[in-house]
Amino acid sequence: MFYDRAKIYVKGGDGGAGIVAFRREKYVPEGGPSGGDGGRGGNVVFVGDEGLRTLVDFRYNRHYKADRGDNGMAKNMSGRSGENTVLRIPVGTVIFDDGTGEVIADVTEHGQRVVVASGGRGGRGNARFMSNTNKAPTLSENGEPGEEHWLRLELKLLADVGLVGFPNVGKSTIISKVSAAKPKIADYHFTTLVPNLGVVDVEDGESFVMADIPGLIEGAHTGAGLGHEFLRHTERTRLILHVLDISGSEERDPLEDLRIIQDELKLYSPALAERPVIVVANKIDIPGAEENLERLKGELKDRYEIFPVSAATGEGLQNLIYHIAKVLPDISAPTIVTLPDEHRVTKVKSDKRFEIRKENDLFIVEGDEIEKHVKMTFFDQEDSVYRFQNILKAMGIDAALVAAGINEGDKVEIAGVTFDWV
Ligand SMILES: Nc1nc2c(ncn2[C@@H]2O[C@H](COP(=O)(O)OP(=O)(O)OP(=O)(O)O)[C@@H](O)[C@H]2O)c(=O)[nH]1
Ligand SMILES: [Mg+2]
Repeated sequence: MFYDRAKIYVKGGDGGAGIVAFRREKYVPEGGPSGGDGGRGGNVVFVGDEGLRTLVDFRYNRHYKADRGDNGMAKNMSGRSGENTVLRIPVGTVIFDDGTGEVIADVTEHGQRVVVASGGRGGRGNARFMSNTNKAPTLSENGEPGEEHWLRLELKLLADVGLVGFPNVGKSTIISKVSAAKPKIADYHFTTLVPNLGVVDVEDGESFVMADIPGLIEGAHTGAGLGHEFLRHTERTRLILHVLDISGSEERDPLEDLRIIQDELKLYSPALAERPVIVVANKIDIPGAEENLERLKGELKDRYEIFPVSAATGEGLQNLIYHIAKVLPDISAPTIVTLPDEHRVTKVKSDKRFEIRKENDLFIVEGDEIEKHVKMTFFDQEDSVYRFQNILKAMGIDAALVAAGINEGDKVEIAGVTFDWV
């Protein structure tokens, strides 16, 4: 199987906790605070690797977490930072946030690094809370939680040239003749079920990458045939080779075929339909092909370059390859990743700092900032609880709760932790 999509969960390491400690020195009856900070959590990092061709590694393991930071130590020593988790992905992988549909990154180069989930910072130790009014703070912070996301990965192969056309027109035969690719070739439709890539060597060490994109028929944009399953692999191709069975051996009209597939490309992505196209009139060895070729040239020679070939005998292939090698350098690589509609989700994010929701007698406070404070507070430290109360006041949450009608003894929930309102 060819795995070109995956959905995975990534989480950066949590920061280590800051601690409460005091110096104990000879002759110093009350040493100052000396609790060290926690270490940073590790990041989850993707690295582009041109040696990989599929996303199969993500098929079986779907959860990736980086190391947490160590807790701080006495004598003002910080905890050790967590190790990064480094994952290799094929070049050509587009990374989406599965929740919002946003593109996080497009990995197009070998060695390109993308942090997909940052580790949390370490919590501060009590030494950092010393002030003029508090010489002996007994509070510290827990580490910040690491970022977490569900990601969708989509591989869009990086090929220079994409072969498209109806089933059985000879796409796989062509790629097998001009490169070392060994796709299955047979006289029935949908022989090829996954895209094949081949490197075509020209001369003087020059080469380009060709992809055989299978499964296109009329209605592909509505899911017919293999649907759009593989069209995403043409999105990055610079040049499209539109292969026709010019002999019309299946009782189809090559001109009609060309129009149908070009329409399918346009329906999938208008940008794709604007890519330069070369028409490859294949199977010229079959009797009757000549007539169709003349008709094709008559109607299309102003719009397309037409190359008559026979993949079976090899006739015309060399000529085609030289032509491609000549024109490719002048065609710029498509830089934008065109996103199908399903990905165009607008990110809905509240611009309020927090929101209060009432469920029966429970007041639920939601908001990234305050939820993070809850996670970083040690509620068994009196001073930390005191600091947390000040944060509630400073952020205006206290006042908002009162405005929402909260009374003594009611319960408040933030980030899964329940408090009594006093
Ligand atoms: N006579 C002749 N037959 C050819 C030529 N090119 C391909 N064929 C035959 O046409 C049939 C289909 O070829 P494939 O290369 O499998 O076609 P495809 O376009 O990859 O087909 P799908 O994978 O089903 O989309 C096979 O039987 C090939 O041997 C040619 O130039 N001349
Ligand atoms: Mg094929």
